Amino acid sequence: MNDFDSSMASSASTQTFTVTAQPAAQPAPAPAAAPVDSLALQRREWLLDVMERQRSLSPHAATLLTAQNLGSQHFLDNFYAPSRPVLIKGAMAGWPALEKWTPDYLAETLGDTLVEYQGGREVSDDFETAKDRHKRTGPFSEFIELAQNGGNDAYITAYNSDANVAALSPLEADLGFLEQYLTRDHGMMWIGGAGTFTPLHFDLTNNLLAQVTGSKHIVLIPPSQTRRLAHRNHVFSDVHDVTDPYWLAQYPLARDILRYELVLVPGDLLFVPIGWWHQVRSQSFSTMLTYTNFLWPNVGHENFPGN
Ligand SMILES: O=C(O)CCC(=O)C(=O)O
Repeated sequence: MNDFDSSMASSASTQTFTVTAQPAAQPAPAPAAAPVDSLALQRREWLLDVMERQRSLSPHAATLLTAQNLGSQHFLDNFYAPSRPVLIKGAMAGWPALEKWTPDYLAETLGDTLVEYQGGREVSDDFETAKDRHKRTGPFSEFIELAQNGGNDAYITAYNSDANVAALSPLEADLGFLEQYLTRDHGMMWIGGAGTFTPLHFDLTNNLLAQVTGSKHIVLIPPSQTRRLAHRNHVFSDVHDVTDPYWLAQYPLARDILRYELVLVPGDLLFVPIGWWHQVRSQSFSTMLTYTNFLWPNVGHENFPGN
């Protein structure tokens, strides 16, 4: 039995459903460059607004649900397949990392092992889009000092993950497995101080965030809001930060968007479906893993237009 943190949700979970109609065919992949005229675009945006208004009729449909003991099939049926985010509590219970991963423990375990990280991020606003310019390599002992100083300057991110597989492997023994959702492949590590900030973007895969140490404030925005988010550059929004009056003054359409805000704490999982906008700010020293190795196909990135 799953517990969703919503009265509507718990009554819904006791209902039984029967299949009325199967889809006639698998959805076709989008053609590479389908011509879309501006009236067609306006109608598509109109439809998205109408659908969001309709979704808001039901608190169960319109809220971000929190779940405990969420089994594999329920996760697939209610969240993964419908592309619906969910906060999952308790699934990491018993992982030694939850107790162990303080800055001191990480420094002791990894010592002067060379790691790759993103550095000098406070110099300009384009630190995410110009990722390669910010790549640094140095001893973990130096990196952790920078991270403990706080701020957005130094951050081990998923982008550094391939380079850090061997260096961070001593930490693997502290992790458990999430076999109800994932295969056993390793996750991508994020380590940084209070104040790291990942600007507004969406991912080209479904993504599971697993918070280990510290807390992170997250803003999640449905794909239906895209036209208000100045989406010009790849998967990024020119709005950068929908909580910052500086950016909202430049992009007023982003002021009234539909959005969800939450704080991830140790032991929390957050499922972020492909295409959902999100921005992330650490509230304290933080370690987190992200996983894309779901038990089910995780597709879409192959034919993202303009890749
Ligand atoms: O934790 C972060 O700073 C960013 C995580 C994120 O946005 C992602 O994995 O897509």
